[in-house]
Order: sequence, then structure tokens, then C-alpha cells
Amino acid sequence: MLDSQTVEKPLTLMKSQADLRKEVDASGVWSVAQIEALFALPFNELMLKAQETHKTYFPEGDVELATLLSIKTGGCPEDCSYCPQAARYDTDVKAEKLMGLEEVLEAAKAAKAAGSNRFCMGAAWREPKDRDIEKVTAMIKGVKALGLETCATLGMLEADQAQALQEAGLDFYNHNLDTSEDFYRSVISTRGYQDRLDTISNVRAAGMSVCCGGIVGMGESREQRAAFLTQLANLSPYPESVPINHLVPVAGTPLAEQKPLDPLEFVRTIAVARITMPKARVRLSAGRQELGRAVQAMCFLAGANSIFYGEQLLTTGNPEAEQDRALLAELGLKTKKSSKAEVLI
Ligand code: SAM
Ligand code: DTB
Ligand code: SF4
Repeated sequence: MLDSQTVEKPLTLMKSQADLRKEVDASGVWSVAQIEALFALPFNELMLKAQETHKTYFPEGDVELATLLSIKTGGCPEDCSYCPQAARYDTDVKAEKLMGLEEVLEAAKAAKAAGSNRFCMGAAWREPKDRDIEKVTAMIKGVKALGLETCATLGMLEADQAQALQEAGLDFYNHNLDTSEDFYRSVISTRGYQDRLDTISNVRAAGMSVCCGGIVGMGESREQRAAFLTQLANLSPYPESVPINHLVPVAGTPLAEQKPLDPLEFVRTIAVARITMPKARVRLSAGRQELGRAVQAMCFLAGANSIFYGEQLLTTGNPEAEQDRALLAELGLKTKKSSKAEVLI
């Protein structure tokens, strides 16, 4: 687990890093204008700043592997415009019941055998019912007993539900802000930005680590991308894990025909996330199949140090595990050792 962000900055802080920190005002709060200015840097300068930050805070330079499992697929009452699991859109996803414990544990064992560090269980719920929480806590205990880091993404959480998940051994809770506050309104109408912030605050109060990021390439402007990263970077503390998803346009969803984001703008987004949230694991999430090897290599150069690993995300595809291992090997990138596994040995 990462150190608290309140610890002193490394003594080896390079001059350019110190200059960079001055860009954040005395209260440590980023403005949208400062983050837009990072986006607007000449590409090589932005990449250099991102690499300096990465080297300072992650001298090992390893890549974390997180495996996803959809434990409850489809039939969701929400209207997130990007999501194939929303019941109201006519997609190929069929609604299923919550998976049984044994099936989840088999998938977690396979993820561990493939070298994964973290196992993330996702459910297409607006929010879990208390009886769902009971079933998911059994899954968390079982996955944790295998020596994997645990993560869940189940929708909005009340404070007592967050507490129950933490007590079962949940290390991370994923709940994304997804985009900037103003663009959010054109993407989702069934819950507000403040609902998301409230869930994140319940997760923090329960003592779990926060996994929070969003999606780029939904038609937002650069200013809105900057505003989204400003929201994340100003969470106090900022999330330990930051998944950056590239929209996967799925037939039947309102965003099915969305034009892809310029790949270099995606790389810039990763670099700005690295600079503004220096201790976070920045994860290349949905959309890697479309990015290709060269763009992914640039993302690692820009400071990405986590990926979703395994052939399937929730309902859409992801690169083959073998292909990912080959890419990391070719780039000379080590994978993160599982701290839990080391303890067990
Ligand atoms: N239902 C829960 C929720 O929305 O919080 C958890 C699962 S939801 C599928 C998790 C995240 O997946 C979303 O917040 C969004 O960032 C991402 N996601 C969903 N569909 C996507 C798509 N088509 N492309 C990229 N990311 C997507
Ligand atoms: C996150 O930010 N991305 C993951 C995870 N958190 C749960 C989900 C990506 C889903 C992509 C679309 C799908 O496979 O259904
Ligand atoms: Fe439901 Fe989550 Fe999909 Fe939104 S992103 S429709 S809440 S499963």
C-alpha cells in the first residue's frame, strides 16, 4: 500500500520537480488553468516532467497488474451514456444474476496464477442492497485469503456499507468521477456529481484506499479533461489508484458513434495525471486494444504504471495476457511484486 501523502517529499526531489510543486498554490490546490497549462506544454517537455515525477516517486518503475471480474452483469437502471450494461440501451449484454462464491474464487485463483496483483469485482448496480453486501463480503474474504489485493466497484455506497466492506478486508473501492462536473451532466442524468463525491468520502471515512478516475474521449473538450483531472488531484488526499479509461464505443449506447480521441491527447492526459498525482498508480484501463503497442509504450513513458490484465474487462475485450506480458518484456518493464504474496511466502 502507498505511504500517506502527508509524508515528506523525497530528499532527492529534482529541481524541476520543486519548480513544479510551486505551480500548486500554498494550499496545495490545483486550478484548472494550471492543469490546462500542463496540457499545453510542448509534448517533449510534458513527457520529461512526467518522467521526472515518475522516477522520483516510483524509482522501481514497475507495473501493477489488476484483473477484473464482472460479478453481476447488465440490467443496470442507470443511464450512463457510455455503458453497455445500462438496461435501457439495446446492446448485446444480457442481464445476469450475481455470481456464486465458488465461481468468483475460481476466477481469482486463475488471476493469481497468471501473476495478477489485484482482483477487482464489478457489479452493474446503481447501489448495492444490504443483502448484496453480505454476499460480496464473503467474496472479499475468500479473495483476500488467496493473497490478492481486493477491490470492488458496486456503485454508490452508504457509510455503513463501506464500513462492512472494509471490515471484510476490502483494500480498494473503485468509484469514478468519470469526467468534469459540467460535462458529466451531458453523460449521466440518473445521479449527480455530488453523489459520486459522497461515495468517495464514505470510502475514505471507512479507511479504504480510493480507486477513482474516469473516461476520456467522450466528446469532452481539453478544458473539460483538465477540469476532470483537477477534481481528482484536489481530492484530499488524491486517489491511490487512478484508472484512465479510453471510451470503448459500444453499439446500442448513445456514444456508439463517438470519434476516437487523438492518441497523443490520450498520452498527454496520462502525463498530466502522473504529474498532478505523483504517488498514485495511474492505470491504463478500458480501450487498450484500440491504442496499440506504440501508444501504450508512450503511456508507460508518460508515467502509467498499472494495467487491467486479462482477456476481459467487464463486458468488453482487453489484450490477451500473453500479449501484455510480451509487451512489458519488450519494453523492459518489471511487474509489481504482490506484497501480499511476499508475506505468504
Ligand atoms: N456500476 C458501477 C459504477 O458505475 O460505479 C461499477 C461498474 S462501472 C461499469 C465502472 C466504470 O467503468 C465506469 O465508471 C466507467 O468509468 C467505466 N466504463 C464503463 N463503460 C465504459 C466504456 N464503454 N468505455 C470506457 N469505460 C467504461
Ligand atoms: C474502471 O475505471 N474501468 C473498469 C473498472 N474501473 C471497473 C471498467 C471498464 C469497463 C469497460 C466496459 C466494459 O467492459 O463493460
Ligand atoms: Fe450502471 Fe455502472 Fe454502467 Fe452506469 S457505469 S450504467 S452505474 S453499470
